[in-house]
Amino acid sequence: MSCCNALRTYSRFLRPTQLMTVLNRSFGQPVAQTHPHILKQGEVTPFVTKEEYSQRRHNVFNLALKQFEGSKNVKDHIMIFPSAYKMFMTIPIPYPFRQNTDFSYLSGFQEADSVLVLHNSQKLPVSHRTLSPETGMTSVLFVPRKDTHAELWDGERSGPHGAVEITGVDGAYNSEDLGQFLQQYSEHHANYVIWYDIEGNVHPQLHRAGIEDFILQGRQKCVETTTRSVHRIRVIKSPAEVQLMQKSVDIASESLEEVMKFSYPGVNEAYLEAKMEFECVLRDAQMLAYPPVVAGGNRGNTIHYTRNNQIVPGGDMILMDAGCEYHGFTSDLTRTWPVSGRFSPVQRRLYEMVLRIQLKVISLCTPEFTLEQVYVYMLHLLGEELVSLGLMKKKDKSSNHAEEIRKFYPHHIGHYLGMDVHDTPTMSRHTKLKPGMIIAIEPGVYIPADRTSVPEQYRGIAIRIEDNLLITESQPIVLSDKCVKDPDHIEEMMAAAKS
Ligand SMILES: [Mn+2]
Repeated sequence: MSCCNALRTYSRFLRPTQLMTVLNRSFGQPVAQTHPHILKQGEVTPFVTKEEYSQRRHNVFNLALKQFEGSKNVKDHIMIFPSAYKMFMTIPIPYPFRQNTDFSYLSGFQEADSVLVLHNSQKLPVSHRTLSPETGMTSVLFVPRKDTHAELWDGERSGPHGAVEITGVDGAYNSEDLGQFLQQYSEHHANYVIWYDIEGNVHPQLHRAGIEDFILQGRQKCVETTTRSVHRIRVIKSPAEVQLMQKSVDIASESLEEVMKFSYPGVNEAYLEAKMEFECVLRDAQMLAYPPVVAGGNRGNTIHYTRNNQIVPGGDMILMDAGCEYHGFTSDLTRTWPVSGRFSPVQRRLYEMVLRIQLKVISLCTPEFTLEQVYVYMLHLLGEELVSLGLMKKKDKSSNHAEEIRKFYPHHIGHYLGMDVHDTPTMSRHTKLKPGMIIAIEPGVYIPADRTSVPEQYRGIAIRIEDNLLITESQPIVLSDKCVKDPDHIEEMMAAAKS
């Protein structure tokens, strides 16, 4: 009896939930058969097909090769991308698992303790070679072996067969075979380049179990980091990635509005964090993208305030910086609003100032400029506004004007955004913006309670308005335009929620 027939016969005696267990047995992550509410046929992860994953691997490998185009005696390249490993709060309680971003981008494989290897060897034994004819590149995964006992406790694993079926890589083996594979590689090659992020995302166990020896043998020409090549590809988003980002930003935008409507004088910051997570997960996000900043009043002046454990009295504003992760893609929004639902005149004056600056700055996010130039322009605008409000002295020779402005705005105007919140960090902010990039833009103003150089009424206020933009040939698309930011609209929305 074939496996399929056996399953059909067997399935007649099973309840649907049990049948799912049987079908699910060989996969450590959602696939179209077991999770039709998440994936369509042909997709490795939502919206991203096997072909797109294969294209990503080829793009990264070819970019790496290009850097050695002039070098005749180095033809062989091997790229090694370890996955993340499980971390524990206390044995045996794991922290929520998040896959290593570059590994995830190139394979879509979601299990810990795995390694992706890309190489163009023509010299390995045939069993280790499945060369794609067009490029000569082979992709191989090393994944946790099937293990009945471990799977009983921690859930199914895909194993090598499942890994090939899910991801479409050329071949897969058990993780413990990696050392032997690398040993064999070094025996068959004399001059080669190892691409490996030796200083960054090292998986300590897998590093010791073969990778370290492979590097130390010294038969290779050099060791190059993988991150720059991957980031240069990752920074430009494909149509599928733009779709995923729009969904992630939509979820965060709608959820943040729900949090604003839910807030009231005397609310605990922790409740707003919980409300945000609840609303995001109800909209199919997997989790929040980072510990959110939920800061009442003066606490907003602590840029990375995440204690979120204070009561917000009526009269204070709340600065909330939060985003979610939707199938590996993150949103990153900030809104500032009065907890009572009405801005005081001083709060409104400062809020409208930040909003004016934000709208001007967004219009500059085009291929003509870099993030750094947008930042410098924003400081200039903020300086002018602060002088006209009487919060700063006019520019003169007695003080460092730029330094004075930065006291009101200590962070950068923005960053690239994608699978990581601060995405592709090896990409310089001096790079011209390009169509397909997605960025977060976050102007604001910060006036700590002890800033005695400004009139008292302005002290203890922190405002930031952060949106997520898709760069195009002309004006950027504000992906987060669903999330209210006009002060009149904020007041109307909150009044309507209370009535
Ligand atoms: Mn941000």
